[in-house]
Amino acid sequence: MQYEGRIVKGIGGFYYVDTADGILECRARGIFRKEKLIPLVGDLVTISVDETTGTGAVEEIHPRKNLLIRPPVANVTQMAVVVATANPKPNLYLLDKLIASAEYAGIHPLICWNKTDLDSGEDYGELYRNAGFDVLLLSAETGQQVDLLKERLKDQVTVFAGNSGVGKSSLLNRIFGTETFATGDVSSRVERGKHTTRHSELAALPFGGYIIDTPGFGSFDISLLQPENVVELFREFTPYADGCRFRDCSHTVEQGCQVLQAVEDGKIASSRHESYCALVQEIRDANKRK
Ligand SMILES: Nc1nc2c(ncn2[C@@H]2O[C@H](COP(=O)(O)OP(=O)(O)O)[C@@H](O)[C@H]2O)c(=O)[nH]1
Ligand SMILES: [Mg+2]
Ligand SMILES: [Zn+2]
Repeated sequence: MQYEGRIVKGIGGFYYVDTADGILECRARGIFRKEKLIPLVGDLVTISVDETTGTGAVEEIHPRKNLLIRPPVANVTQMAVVVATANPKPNLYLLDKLIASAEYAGIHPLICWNKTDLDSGEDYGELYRNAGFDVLLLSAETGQQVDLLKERLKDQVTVFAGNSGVGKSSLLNRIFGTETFATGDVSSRVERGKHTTRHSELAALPFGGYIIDTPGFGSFDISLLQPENVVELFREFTPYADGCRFRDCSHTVEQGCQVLQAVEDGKIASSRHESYCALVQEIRDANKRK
């Protein structure tokens, strides 16, 4: 009997595949090891199940749309970048780096401002909407815009990224209507971190789609980038970078640069440009150490 499904968990040589008949346990066939192809969480697969023994086997891995390295997950469609309007104070560089890593991977970034009960976050909302992003102003505490978040998650495979303490687990508990995801202050989390393994797992949403519950999803490996690639990862810079009359302009300090002009004219937010410059510098520094 053959099934189509999606790998939602991989542990100890077994894969758990979500199919129309529920989650089935499978072993990967040796052939994948020869091809150096390792089934990953998120993979869409064809499996066969032996009627008599009830054992499943992954027969085929369908071509991947994309692949995240940390955590290793295939076919992610969306990154919910979660940031708190207050407590902790927003780290715009981390936020912009996470957005850039989503752009790099070809994953739709969804900007989730949380804790709007502490600070409305209207200004941040406007800043990121003007930059061309889909922005939600959420509160896991009051439930504000959680209905909109559910709409955005429906039928997508979403990874939640963001600093610890911003409320990712609290939002997920709101979405699932349970207390499945452990929340709390930093000290208890550190304690827990020691005992939990860090394998990725997809959790099926009751209304369709999956979320990836991996603690501490980080931004991308900057060694993959060169300074001149960074501008493509800041979507609202594109028209100005394309119009910049300097060849090989780094759009950081050059007199007469169109990107810098757009920052001066208020068309590009200065905080976004600061993040851009910081990321370019981080890559240059990393290159020097090579
Ligand atoms: N005031 C307020 N506190 C929140 C909100 N969301 C989460 N918190 C609190 O922030 C802390 C960290 O939340 P948690 O969900 O564990 O964050 P995570 O590390 O991103 O998963 C907890 O004490 C939560 O109760 C919110 O919308 N408003
Ligand atoms: Mg958490
Ligand atoms: Zn320029």
